[in-house]
Amino acid sequence: MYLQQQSFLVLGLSRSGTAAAEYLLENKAKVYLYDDLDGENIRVARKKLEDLGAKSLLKEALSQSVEYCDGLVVSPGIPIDHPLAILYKRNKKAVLGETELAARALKCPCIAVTGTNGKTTTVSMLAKIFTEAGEKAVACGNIGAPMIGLWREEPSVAVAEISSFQLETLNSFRPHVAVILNISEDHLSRHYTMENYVFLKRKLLKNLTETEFAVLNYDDNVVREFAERTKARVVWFSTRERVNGAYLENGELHYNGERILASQELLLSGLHNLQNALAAVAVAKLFGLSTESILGSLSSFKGVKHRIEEVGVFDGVTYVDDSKGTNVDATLKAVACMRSDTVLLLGGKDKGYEYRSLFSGLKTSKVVAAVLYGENRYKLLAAARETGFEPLTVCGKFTEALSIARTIARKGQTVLLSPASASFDEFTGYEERGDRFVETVKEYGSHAERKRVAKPEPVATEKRQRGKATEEKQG
Ligand code: UMA
Repeated sequence: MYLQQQSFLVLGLSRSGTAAAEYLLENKAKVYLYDDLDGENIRVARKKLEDLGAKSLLKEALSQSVEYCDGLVVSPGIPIDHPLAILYKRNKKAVLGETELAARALKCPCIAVTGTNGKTTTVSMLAKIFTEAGEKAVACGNIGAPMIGLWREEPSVAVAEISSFQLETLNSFRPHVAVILNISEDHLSRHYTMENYVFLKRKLLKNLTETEFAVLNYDDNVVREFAERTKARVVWFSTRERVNGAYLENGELHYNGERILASQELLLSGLHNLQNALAAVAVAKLFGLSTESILGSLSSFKGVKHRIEEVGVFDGVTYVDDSKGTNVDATLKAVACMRSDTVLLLGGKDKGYEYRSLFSGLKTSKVVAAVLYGENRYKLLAAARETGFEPLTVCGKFTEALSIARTIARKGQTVLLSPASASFDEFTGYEERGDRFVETVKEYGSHAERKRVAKPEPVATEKRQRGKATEEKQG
């Protein structure tokens, strides 16, 4: 693209839109700005970009922009059937995602990771492995850092988390290694059908040739079929079979006959994390990294924020933050990792699921009660009733739900936030929801501490009281 001669309308002024506009402005393109919403963050972003030379448009001027703009740049949160995207396409103008701009701009080798679940964990594992092996590796994309932000940094390798939202407008991306972790139902409220969702995931392999690699999950039937339709060299990972690539054998992770590490050496639990680690091993080996270095990095990897993260134990109840569990499969995986009876917080913004499979799965799990909240609470309730799952409590807002879960949970049990839903009915994203969970739980901790300090009592009485409190809580 010869940006100096071109004009773009950047739609959406959050992280991706701002980074895309900055890149375009620095490369001397003409940039116009618009966001369907207004708010403090958007006003700040607009002002910053206007100071750099961008021009804001009013709503009335949008349709005319198609006459003088060469393309529309959209953020991942903006669907391709947004009226402005349709208008630009009808007028044969380009509709580009921020990630497509990055795909055209970046010069360094790229490892791209997609899949329904495990993307952030795998990208974080890879970034750690490569950094500790001495590379200038940067994690980017859906993990929270727009990929176009890398164009000035020039890392030696970019490790990009790619979502189905980004894949909608991604056409010229050709990563050196493309990883597809798994595919299960997600985001159907945006992509409408499972066929379309699968099509978008497969798009990551679209431009690969014999010089690139596709690292695919052999245990996932949908992903396994992708091998038949890619020109890339396929390397597998599997927890079930001794495949060409990375696999689990006798409780140890191997790569083509070579032992890498024992599964017990990983700090993360769950079969899904073994799969993530195997995918990371396959990629690291393709780049020629040493077994010693991979072992060192993986065995000290502590996991990512908001993904099955234990955040505290108060009044004998363990609190686990899995705010990133925004679909049915992710929640079932989190639940499978619970070692004690669990009160589960479920709900938020619906993403198009029917939820029956969720409650069927919960019936044979450690979950002893669920608190349903948020915009989709009645849809969840209907599915729970259909499958006969109980007990249930239904309430409105997130903080209320957490407070109810705290009341229900007995000593020795766990309160798990793994909502199987998006957060946008109440929060700006899963990060904000997870942060609220952690803050509230910490407040419970400091209340408990204040109560303890404020009421010093003779040891014998205190012991009796504590016994009584426990009986009351458990009764
Ligand atoms: N907007 C409009 N019109 C619309 C919709 C949105 O103008 O119809 C505006 C909003 O007012 C807002 C902007 O567009 O100002 C929102 O853009 P965005 O939601 O894409 O926000 P970003 O901050 O740019 O975040 C995006 C990703 N967000 C989504 O995909 C929803 C982030 O992934 C990603 O980390 C970031 O780019 C950097 O690449 C988040 C996410 O929830 C974590 N991803 C989904 C998921 O993981 O399930 C796919």
